[in-house]
Amino acid sequence: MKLFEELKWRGLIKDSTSPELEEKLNKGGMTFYIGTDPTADSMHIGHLSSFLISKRLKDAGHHPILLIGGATGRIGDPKPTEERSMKTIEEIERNVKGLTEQAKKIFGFEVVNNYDWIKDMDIVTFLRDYGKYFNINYMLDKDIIRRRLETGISFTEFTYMILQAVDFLHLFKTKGCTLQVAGSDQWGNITAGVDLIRKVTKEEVYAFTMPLVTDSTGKKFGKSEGNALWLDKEKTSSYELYQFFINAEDAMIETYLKIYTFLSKEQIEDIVKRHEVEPHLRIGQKALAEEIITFLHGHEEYEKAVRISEALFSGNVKDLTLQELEIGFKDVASYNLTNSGNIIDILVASSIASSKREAREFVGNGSIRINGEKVTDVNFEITKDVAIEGKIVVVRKGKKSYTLLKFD
Ligand code: 545
Repeated sequence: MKLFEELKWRGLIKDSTSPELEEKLNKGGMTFYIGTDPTADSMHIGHLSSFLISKRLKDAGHHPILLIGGATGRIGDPKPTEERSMKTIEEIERNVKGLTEQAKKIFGFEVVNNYDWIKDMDIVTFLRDYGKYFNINYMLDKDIIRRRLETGISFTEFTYMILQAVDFLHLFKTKGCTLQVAGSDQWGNITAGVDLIRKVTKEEVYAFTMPLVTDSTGKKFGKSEGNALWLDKEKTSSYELYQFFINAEDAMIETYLKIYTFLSKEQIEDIVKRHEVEPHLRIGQKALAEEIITFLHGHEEYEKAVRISEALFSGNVKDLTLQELEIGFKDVASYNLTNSGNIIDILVASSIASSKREAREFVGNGSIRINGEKVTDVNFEITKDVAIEGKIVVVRKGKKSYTLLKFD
């Protein structure tokens, strides 16, 4: 399958600038770029779908450049709803550093920072050499600007598209960059660059955007309970990524396998077919989780995520190392134990039971498991020998309530 056909098959092309793009993409050899503003010090799943396209294009013989918006991040890409609050320079620079390191680590591509060429531009040059090409009606006609006229948009955010256009012109002139890719929300900013390049150099450059990734209800995909899923495993563990992708909807599995993995058409069709026969085995979800976690953090991390997930599901928490327990029980209440003690006293002290009577009742009726094993003896002593690696005791009350007891 040729590149353009594959991108179409994977549902990765929403808008594109011209029909010639198909033949140019199939031929290879284009220098292209995709950018992100430094809104955080790590990328998240929201970046991943569009940034993976840079690897698809590179694998097909094109030359990728990743751009971090040190300058545009100081200005703020207008959001559809309201004005952004300005980030401090320190925060922006911290984010630029984090994103640059991460982009190099995950993708290994050339990374540029638009602050490097925009920081020295004075206002007169900006207005004479670039502003002159932007008719106000042209700018007001961009969806993102029109939607903000009601609630109001600052001159700063209003001029944002000119900076992104200047970037494309700069990369065209200095790197022969003739293609920009992005998610669909960037169409207005990207075409501003295509038009500026045509006006300044009379040359045609290209762009295409990918559709927003949603779930079957149309809700944006990539957040778990409103929280971003970071590509930095110190912020979002592989186990948390695994939990998110393993719960992807059956109806969306094929779509997500196309967007988020480098599995071939045949491999995806085979997985989907096997998944549909026995959906409860979650073959599709497991393949999605394995491909993404392995791409981001290596197969070791995927296997660790599966180990934690299986131990928590089966209750055999003794199989886990301390680090795996910390990851698996990240959001679970914990209670520090200074020394050993009787189970009833500890259940009350750690608030697992509200009274000694209730603690005796829980232990008596078998609803307390210590490290996965039921304990019904009210005289049971919780000592360091009971703790996993002498440090952690996992207490499960009933079906799903966990508390970690940690020896100092
Ligand atoms: C700046 C200067 C350029 C070229 C691009 C930019 C950044 C662009 C922008 N992009 C988005 C972004 O989001 C931060 C959070 C990531 C989800 O704002 N003006 O920085 C997103 N982009 C990736 C995709 C996007 C887009 O980084 O294009 O559609 C999200 O998938 O929203 O010269």
